[in-house]
Amino acid sequence: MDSTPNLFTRCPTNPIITPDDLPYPVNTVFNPGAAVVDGQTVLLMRVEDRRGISHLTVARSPDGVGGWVIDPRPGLQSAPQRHPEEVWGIEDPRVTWLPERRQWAIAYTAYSRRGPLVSLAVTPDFRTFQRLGPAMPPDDKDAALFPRRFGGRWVLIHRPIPVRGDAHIWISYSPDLRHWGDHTLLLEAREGAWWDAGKVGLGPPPLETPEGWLIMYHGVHVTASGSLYRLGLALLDLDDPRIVLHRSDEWVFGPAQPYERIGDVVGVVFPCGWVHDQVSDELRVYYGASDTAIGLATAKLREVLDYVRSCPRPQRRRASDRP
Ligand code: BMA
Repeated sequence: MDSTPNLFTRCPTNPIITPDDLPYPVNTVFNPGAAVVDGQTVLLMRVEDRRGISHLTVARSPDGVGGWVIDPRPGLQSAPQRHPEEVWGIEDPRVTWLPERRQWAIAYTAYSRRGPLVSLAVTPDFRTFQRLGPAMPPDDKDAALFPRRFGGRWVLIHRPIPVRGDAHIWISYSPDLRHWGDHTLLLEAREGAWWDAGKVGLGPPPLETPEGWLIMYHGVHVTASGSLYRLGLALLDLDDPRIVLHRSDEWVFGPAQPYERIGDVVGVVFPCGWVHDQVSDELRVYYGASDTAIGLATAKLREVLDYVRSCPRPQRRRASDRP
């Protein structure tokens, strides 16, 4: 159940997009990236076809809530001949506007024979796409770029799975979006009975606010009947995003409605995109619901920031926990 029920409100017309809305036969539609392009809300949706392979398809809406017009064919689909790392599809796009390049960057999961990895692509308009290629080797996913450079370098948040230990969120740096280094542990999965024990991963791309970079992340709780995916918040330092200023102890959103509890994967809310309306201060979070449909939850950004700033500063890591 939701523990902070008043922060985010579900859209009354949820789920806002279901597999039946696609103009061609699909299995499921979920985990969309989001952007505002020429006043329209654009969702870059993960669509799983009826083989089990995912591609990305564009939906557009004038208000980000209804009236969705969905492209008649995939916008970006795996091309295993030229990109063998995409042999089993492409998934879970996170979209970031890069003012310096005047392009949207898409960090997505390429499902390779060796496991999921992080790939990058760019687009000026969500009509044509250009691949930049893999950024991180497998297993790695849940990645997004910051919109600008820090000290001349691009910054990527991502979630590698180590051979030993839990799956934590990392941050890495690149001069050219191709060569990545200075890998640093950013946000750790907690331990034991915690809601985010064992596995955490970034949700939508970091959102710049006057108080810091707002992060929403998923935490996985493994139960006898499967994994529960719930959402928490953190705030990163504006100038040095390796510094976590605050992190919510409680989850702020979790599977509660039937469409979040019943589907191909039960008990999952999984956002990959959000949009902030400067005029109304509304933060719109687009999420996959039980890996089957797309839900929308909204909040006032002001209230979200007030909440996250009331959350504890994470404890200093023990020296032995450092990578
Ligand atoms: C994660 C990703 C997501 C998916 C979630 C729940 O590992 O694969 O695409 O929504 O699991 O199945």
